[in-house]
Amino acid sequence: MTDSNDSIRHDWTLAEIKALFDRPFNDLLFDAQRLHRENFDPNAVQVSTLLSIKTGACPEDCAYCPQSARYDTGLERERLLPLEEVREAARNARDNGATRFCMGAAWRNPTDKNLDKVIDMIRAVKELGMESCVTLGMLTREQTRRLKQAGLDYYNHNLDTSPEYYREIITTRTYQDRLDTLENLREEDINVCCGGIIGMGESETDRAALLQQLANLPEHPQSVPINLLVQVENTPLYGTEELDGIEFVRTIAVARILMPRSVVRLSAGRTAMTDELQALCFLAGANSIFYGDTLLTTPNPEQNRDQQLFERLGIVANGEQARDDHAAA
Ligand code: SAM
Ligand code: DTB
Ligand code: SF4
Repeated sequence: MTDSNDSIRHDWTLAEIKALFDRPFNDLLFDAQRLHRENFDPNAVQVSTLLSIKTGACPEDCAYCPQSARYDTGLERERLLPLEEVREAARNARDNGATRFCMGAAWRNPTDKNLDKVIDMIRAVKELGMESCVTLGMLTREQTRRLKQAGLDYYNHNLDTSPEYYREIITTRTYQDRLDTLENLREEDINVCCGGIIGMGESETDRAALLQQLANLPEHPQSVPINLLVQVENTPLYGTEELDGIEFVRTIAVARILMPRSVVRLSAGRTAMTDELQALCFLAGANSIFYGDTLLTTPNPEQNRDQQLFERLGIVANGEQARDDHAAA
């Protein structure tokens, strides 16, 4: 399927995507950067801050995750945070320059009672003039409706990897479960933040197949986080062979080409990257980051380090990103 009025495609074949991965690096980056500038201000990067509102003791078995109750990662469990603590953290994030506040909970899915509490948090974030995003696990249609009514701007729900590699990573929920939640979100017209994790020992074909799934959704996710696995001791994926940095940049470039109007987030894993590698990711079309010293439970680069990097690269945090009011399609 191709949108009638432009070149946004939803019919990418795996062979086409693999051919993009196989291109000479300079050609791939040039095309990604060209498309990037056609659709976005090339020097604007959106900045989001994360907060874990409910930490650890998760019943799911995601092999990468320090918050699964099945792996002894030494993580301190926390119940759902009180509203005032969340408001304070959001105010801090705003004062430090974030425009979106993303709240994550270590749940398989929210109960309706917990959803009530999260809705109060969303309202508090919106009162501060920030965009709100939550990631709470699987949602029913009724729950998406309630989140929409509360004014939620984005919901993060990742496909994580290719359908084929998925069974190596998670057994407690299916790929289809994830696609169903994404459909519920689309039906309520909530902006979708959906991407995956690379560096989990998957093949390049798996990375291509993950991007194919994302690009061939009925609508491209408005935001596409590309996470580099953060290896946490005692999770099953600890000790996985590190992904080559050039391959990471290629993945960002291919995401940019397949989903030219989506915001691509250089997401988890930046503490393991040099400034030069991050600069290449921005050149390849990444235009969002998580900002703040912690992601959900693991470290992220310090804020002054990111400010210095933005200054050295002439990158402007936030500001108007899209050209000609392009919306992701
Ligand atoms: N429990 C909810 C869920 O899984 O949908 C929401 C929170 S979960 C921590 C959000 C996302 O964080 C996961 O889908 C995964 O993509 C990412 N993530 C978790 N642990 C990670 C790690 N060690 N490295 C990179 N990304 C990770
Ligand atoms: C996403 O794709 N990456 C973020 C956010 N969505 C919720 C989470 C990264 C988590 C990294 C591991 C941790 O800090 O616990
Ligand atoms: Fe639980 Fe989410 Fe971690 Fe999976 S990724 S173990 S669902 S917190």
